[in-house]
Amino acid sequence: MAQLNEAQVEQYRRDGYLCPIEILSAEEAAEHRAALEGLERDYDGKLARPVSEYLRTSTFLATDVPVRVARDPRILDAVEAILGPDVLMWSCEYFIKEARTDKIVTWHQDLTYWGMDGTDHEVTAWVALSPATVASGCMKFVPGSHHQAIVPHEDTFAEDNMLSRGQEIAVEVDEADAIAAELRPGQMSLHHGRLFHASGPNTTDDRRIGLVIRYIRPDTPSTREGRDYAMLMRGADRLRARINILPPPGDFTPAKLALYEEVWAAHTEVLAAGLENANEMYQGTVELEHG
Ligand SMILES: O=C(O)CCC(=O)C(=O)O
Repeated sequence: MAQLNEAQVEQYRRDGYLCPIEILSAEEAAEHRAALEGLERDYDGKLARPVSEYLRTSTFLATDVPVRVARDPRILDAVEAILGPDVLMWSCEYFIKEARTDKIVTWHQDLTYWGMDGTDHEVTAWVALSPATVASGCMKFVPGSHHQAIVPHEDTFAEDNMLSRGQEIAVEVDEADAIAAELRPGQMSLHHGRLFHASGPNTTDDRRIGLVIRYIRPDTPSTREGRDYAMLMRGADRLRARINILPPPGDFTPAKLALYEEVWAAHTEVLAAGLENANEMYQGTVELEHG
């Protein structure tokens, strides 16, 4: 049961994160992982983009597989305890670190480039589909860092960085202040969009797979008012500040892929704001290496 109690909500507000939270059973997590890896096997090389690209951004528009989890009442109950009864999904993607890879995620605050004005009305659920440990490169959080505004970030576009712009907090982050968000398959963490977080390389023989779901309230500010997209997950969206989308069912169908491209272009415009060349984004995206 993931309905959060008052103490947990209080802890989230104080520390900017909550983990571990029991969500899926080990069997459910294994089933989800098998479905994801089935998509990789069945579709790679057959679509306009590599499957890893569809999995890394706006994945819920390309396939139903992650949406089944993103709609899971156990997750939505926890999210509702943080955001309130009206919940939209802004984005949903997989963060996959292949076995024995030096891909990392540098210290950053999620809201830096999302055009949401450093809001408190967004929360990220990170659901583990394989063991997320210090050795496999689990996330690290600096407790309480979300009480700050967005700090300056630098774009590095470093090869080993999995973030869209290789962005990195430009002020000193003391690793000694950080905690490791270790998760067993099926557990999740919740984190605030201004929380300082990062993750290290995967030194294990298994892939480290996280399903990352970004939930927002309908009144979350948007620099793209009326031209941004989100999917209603619970309650109602009376404001309609974003275009409500309901992807047609199926995996990588033509209708789905058309919607994917439309929303991808809009999100990329936000994420690439200030860049001369949006194609520089996602240089660090994982390659498909598993068999
Ligand atoms: O999966 C990771 O290592 C980092 C994910 C992350 O930065 C996020 O979910 O905001």
